[in-house]
Amino acid sequence: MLRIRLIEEAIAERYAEQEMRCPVHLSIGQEAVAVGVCAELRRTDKVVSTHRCHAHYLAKGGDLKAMMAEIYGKAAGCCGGRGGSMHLFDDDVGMLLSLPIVASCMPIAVGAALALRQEGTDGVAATFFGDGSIEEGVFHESMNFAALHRLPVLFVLENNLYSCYTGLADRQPDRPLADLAKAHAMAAETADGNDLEAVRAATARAVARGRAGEGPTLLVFDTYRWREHCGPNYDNDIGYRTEAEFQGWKAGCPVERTAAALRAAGLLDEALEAALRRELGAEVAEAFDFARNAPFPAADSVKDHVYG
Ligand SMILES: Cc1ncc(C[n+]2csc(CCOP(=O)(O)OP(=O)(O)O)c2C)c(N)n1
Ligand SMILES: [Mg+2]
Repeated sequence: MLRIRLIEEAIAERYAEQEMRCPVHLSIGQEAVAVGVCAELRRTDKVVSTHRCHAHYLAKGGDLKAMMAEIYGKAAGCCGGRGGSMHLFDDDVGMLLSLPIVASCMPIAVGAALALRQEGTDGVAATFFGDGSIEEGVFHESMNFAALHRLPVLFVLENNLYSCYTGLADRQPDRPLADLAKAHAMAAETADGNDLEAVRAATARAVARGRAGEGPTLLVFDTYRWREHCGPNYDNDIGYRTEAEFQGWKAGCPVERTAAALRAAGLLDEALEAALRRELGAEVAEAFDFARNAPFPAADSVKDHVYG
């Protein structure tokens, strides 16, 4: 979680240099969902993600240099520099793909789960998506199909309360989001998405259900995005949410909460934390240097992968 936080803070810090020319949707404040879910998955399990995918990609074990090179538009990026921040994938670790069309990750995860089943494995497919996905028809189509065929899918709803600048109360009737699973006769759990152990425990139960052939689960994790919807800045001044609300969530920082729990258990002290920050800081600096110094795609490759 700290590694993801430091990488995204470095992206935010350097974004104004205008060398990263793709939009970035940061997960700062939401790290416990990505890490808690992926900690319960095997390398061979599949993950499909959204526009806000850095944390999911990294938590699943995606290569950091390939991610940074992609964000810098370089040939060494995971999509050869053509996709940018919202198109991260790493086949080696089951990070199947991420894509920014809201909710479109869901049917792809359902297909991945069907393939895992047909291949005779007990693998599971997890798809992360935001609360904005609830307003897309394919949200229900995906859950219906997965429930009907008892597919091993984890539908991981990262409820950060907003779809861009519109709060849940202006978009949805007032009811627990987990109730949406009832319509599809599907299991569901809700947990504090900033509590790493709560995320892990709920995910572990969903994974066990999936591996045992008991079907999909909707996991609702409540969390909060600290920065603006898209970009490196804070936007509490533009009026769609209050500074007080932001400060309340910031006080429950998932990285700090996890560190506090580790300290209380005697597993983390100042020296270890400092060493960890040094080590991670060096890794992050190296990845940025790699990406900045890497070559752009060759000009004569401009028509590659273009169909029409
Ligand atoms: C089908 C579709 N409609 C609209 C958009 C524009 N859009 C991009 S992100 C976003 C908000 C998504 O909110 P949410 O799903 O809650 O994810 P969050 O950004 O909060 O992580 C919207 C509407 C889109 N990418 N795809
Ligand atoms: Mg949201």
